[in-house]
Amino acid sequence: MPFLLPELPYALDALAPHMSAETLEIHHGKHHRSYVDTLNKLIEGTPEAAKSLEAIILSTEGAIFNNAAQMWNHAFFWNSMKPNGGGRPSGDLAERLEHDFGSFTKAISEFSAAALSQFGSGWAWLVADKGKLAITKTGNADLPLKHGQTALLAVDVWEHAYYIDHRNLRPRYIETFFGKLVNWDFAAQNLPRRTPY
Ligand code: MN3
Repeated sequence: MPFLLPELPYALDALAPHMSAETLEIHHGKHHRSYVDTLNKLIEGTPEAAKSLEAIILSTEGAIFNNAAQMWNHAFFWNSMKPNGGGRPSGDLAERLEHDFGSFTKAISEFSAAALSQFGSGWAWLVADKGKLAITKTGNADLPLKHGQTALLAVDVWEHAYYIDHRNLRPRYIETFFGKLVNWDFAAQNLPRRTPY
């Protein structure tokens, strides 16, 4: 059975004015859809057609990997934002950010710096890596899953993510993401259970 484009977890205009309905309409309705459609075409009649999306990501390279990973990345990114987002995490996630980065502010400044400094298209991530939280950035479709890390939160820094709302101003997009959109509840859900270490 072919992969389906996952629906957005909120209405197209739910993130406005911080992320416009037009951005979501094109980013989800055109870009994300195109990754799903292309992936389905590439795997039709191959052994990959019977695999889960994660299994495809782990076992392929090239065009199949790129489209599968971008399908995964975008579904993850929509959930990394919510209407009336922003603010600060609480509970276990807040404690672990403070423990692993020194403070919440330091974690956000490292995350923002990664998003700003990713040259060209890619992603910035909050991940859990061997029991510790860390910030990473990846180029194009690359993602933490391919590197044995657990993704907690993602920021899409491809130009198509911000060009309609912010033109070339990636710093303003990043600031808006952390100030108004970020979904810390989603990041907390992705936190691996604390293991004794
Ligand atoms: Mn994108």
